[in-house]
Amino acid sequence: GNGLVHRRMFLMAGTAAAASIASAALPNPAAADALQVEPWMKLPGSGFVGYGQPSKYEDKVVRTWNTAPGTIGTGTSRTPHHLLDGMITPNGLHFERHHSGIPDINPDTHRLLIHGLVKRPLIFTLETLARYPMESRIAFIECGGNGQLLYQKEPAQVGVQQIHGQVSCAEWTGVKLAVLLQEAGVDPKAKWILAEGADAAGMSRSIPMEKVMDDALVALYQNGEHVRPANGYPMRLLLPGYEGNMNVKWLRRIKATESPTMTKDETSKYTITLPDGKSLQFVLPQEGKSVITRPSPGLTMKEPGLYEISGLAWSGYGKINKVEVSADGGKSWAAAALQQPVLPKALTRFRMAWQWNGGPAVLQSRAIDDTGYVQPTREQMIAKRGTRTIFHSNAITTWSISDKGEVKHVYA
Ligand SMILES: Nc1nc2c(c(=O)[nH]1)N[C@H]1C(S)=C(S)[C@@H](COP(=O)(O)O)O[C@H]1N2
Ligand SMILES: [Mo]
Repeated sequence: GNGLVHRRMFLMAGTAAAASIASAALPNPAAADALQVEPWMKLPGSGFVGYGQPSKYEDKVVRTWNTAPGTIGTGTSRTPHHLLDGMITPNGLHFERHHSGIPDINPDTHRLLIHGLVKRPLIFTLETLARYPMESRIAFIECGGNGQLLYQKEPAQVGVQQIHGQVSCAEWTGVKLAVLLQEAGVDPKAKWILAEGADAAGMSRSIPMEKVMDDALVALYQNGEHVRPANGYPMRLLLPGYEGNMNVKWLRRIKATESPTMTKDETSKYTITLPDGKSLQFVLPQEGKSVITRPSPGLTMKEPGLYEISGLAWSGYGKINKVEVSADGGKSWAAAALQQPVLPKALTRFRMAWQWNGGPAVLQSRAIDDTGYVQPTREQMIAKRGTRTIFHSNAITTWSISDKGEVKHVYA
């Protein structure tokens, strides 16, 4: 409905549909004569640099943040998803969430201690750790508070960066925590671990042993380079699909325990307060979710014609199976094309061709994962959870398009 084009259109070269994409380029009968010899073709370009930076013309592609007055680096910075494409977040644009700023850790003196219910407590240096077999996996990290603006009564007049910018996706490389715990001789009585960071917040969380043994990684590298200081240098815990908060950065201590430790961040925070005042604790995976990143607020549509609707989908339960897009506020839905690779617990890029007729439209996307979980509407989410919590907000986000092409956040 309302101009959505079947996803197989992308595969049909030479059809009328493909021809109408070409009309989005500037029509020019004397195409070859239109190319100028530009100034940068008349002189050699600049030389080499040690560490490359994006083009100076891309200086608007930045994280944004608001920190409370009197705090330094405490708060969150957000990824500009409306200005990116693909599934990987560049390291310099990975969102950041610090409870007490970024510690300046000397990698030579940093230690990782494994103790508690183990036969042999062990201390690792960065060097000894790097001698264990490493593996890589692409995974998203999403703050449990991402999307919390959707719990508000009125739709916040902001865009995808401010609403959903606390999710990013990278290739993480490191040593499986299961290997290190086996090395320490973990006691079968240990059903949880405590993970603690080396920042001034000493942030710590309890993690079920099942998850630890399944896919927890002590990550040393992020998209091929050492983990950035903001993201946990020299090592962080990666728990694919679990609440961002549990992915403890600047990891310095793992303690095997019989039961959860009940740390500050799993009692006073990162719990879901229900309408009746009771709280859900240890709601650990981030549920299935998606958002249209283009078009989205701040990206104004130009003339009517063929456009691509594009966005991101992810689920802490597994792989994205399907993303459906609506251009009429949820009255009709069509399946979007999923861009390969589609990986479990990683951001998945979806695309949908759309013939915009220049009239009003209401865009939505809905993710369905391989466990059958369907992303809820905002109404469904609030019916289940109420509005006393700020966590695990995964409802469908709605963008309205006006006949002037302006994109606005609305509630359906
Ligand atoms: N040691 C420590 N680990 C931490 C935090 C912190 O403040 N200190 N913040 C947590 C929170 S709330 C989130 S959402 C993620 C954010 O990871 P990122 O900053 O790499 O995006 O790290 C988690 N790990
Ligand atoms: Mo978080």
